[in-house]
Amino acid sequence: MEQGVIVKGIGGTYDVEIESGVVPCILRGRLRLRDDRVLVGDKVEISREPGGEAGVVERILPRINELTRPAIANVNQVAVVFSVKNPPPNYLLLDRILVQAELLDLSCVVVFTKGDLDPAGALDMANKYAAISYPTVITSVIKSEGLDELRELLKGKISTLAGPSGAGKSSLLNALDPALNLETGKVSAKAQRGRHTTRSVELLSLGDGYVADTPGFSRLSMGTDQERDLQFAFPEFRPHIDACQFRGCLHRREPGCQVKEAVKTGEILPRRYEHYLILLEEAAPRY
Ligand SMILES: Nc1nc2c(ncn2[C@@H]2O[C@H](COP(=O)(O)OP(=O)(O)OP(=O)(O)O)[C@@H](O)[C@H]2O)c(=O)[nH]1
Ligand SMILES: [Mg+2]
Ligand SMILES: [Zn+2]
Repeated sequence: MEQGVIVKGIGGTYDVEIESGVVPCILRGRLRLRDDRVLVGDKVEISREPGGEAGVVERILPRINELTRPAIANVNQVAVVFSVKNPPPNYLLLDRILVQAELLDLSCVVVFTKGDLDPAGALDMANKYAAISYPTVITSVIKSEGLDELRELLKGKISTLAGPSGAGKSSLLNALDPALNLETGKVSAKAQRGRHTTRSVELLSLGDGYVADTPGFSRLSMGTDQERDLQFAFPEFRPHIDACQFRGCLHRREPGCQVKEAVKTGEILPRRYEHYLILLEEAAPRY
C-alpha cells in the first residue's frame, strides 16, 4: 500500500500524487458506491501491480474537513485573492470570504494582485488587512513582486484560492511555477469582470504544499445558527467583546457596546463594522 493525495478527478479516474509521482487510479468497488464522496484533497491508500502504471484507491483516510464549494477535502488555508484595480476590490465580498473561512476554522492570507496598477492604493489596502492580523501580500506578475513572500505563505499547506474572476489567480500561480501553464483570461474592458477562465478543481503541487486554483468563487452559504458566532469571525472584534456592558451583546444598538466604541476610536475599521452588520442581518434566524 502506498499513501498519496487525490489531486484531480475526472470521469471515474483519480490522479493520486505519491512520493514518486502521479498515478492514475480507479476506485475499489465499494468506494465506487460513494463516488461523489471522494474529493480532491483526500488522503488515500492505493495499491498497484508491481511496476504498474495505474493503481486502485483502496481506502480514504479520515478528513480534517471538507468544503463544498469548491469541493475539496483537507484544506487548511484560504488565500483570498483580490486585484487592486481592474477590477477594483469588492470589499464586502472580500470580508464575506474571510468570514466564511473563519467560521470554517481555516486560516487565511490576503493577497492583493496587480500591485503594479496602483502601488500606493495597494499598500493602503494591504496595511488595513495586516492590521487585522491577516498575513497580507501585494503581488505583481508583471514586476515579479511579492512572489517569494506568497510562496512562503503557501509552504506545506493545502490552500485554496478564493477571489473573483479576473483577479489574477491563475496568472499568480503561473508566476509561482511557470511549469503549471494554467490558462488565464482577459478582463473584459466593458464589464471589468473576468470570464471564469478556470473551470475544474484540481490540486496543484507547489513546493511541498498544494494549491487549488478555483473558478472565481464567491459565497458559501452561511447557516442561520451562526448569528452568535459571527462576531468571532472578525478577529479585530475579539479583544472588545468581553468588555461590552451586556453579555450576549451583538454590537448593534446595545448600550455600553465596546465594539462600537472601538469603531469610534478607529481601532476597528468602520467598513468592517458595516459589513459585520450586513452579515449579521443575513445570519439572523427567520421565523
Ligand atoms: N497589470 C497586471 N495584470 C495582471 C496581473 N495578474 C494578472 N493580470 C491580468 O488579469 C487578467 C485575469 O487573470 P487570470 O489569472 O486569468 O484571473 P483568474 O483570477 O484566474 O480568473 P478566473 O479563472 O476567471 O477566476 C489577465 O488578463 C491577466 O493578464 C498583474 O500582476 N498585473
Ligand atoms: Mg483562473
Ligand atoms: Zn457589543
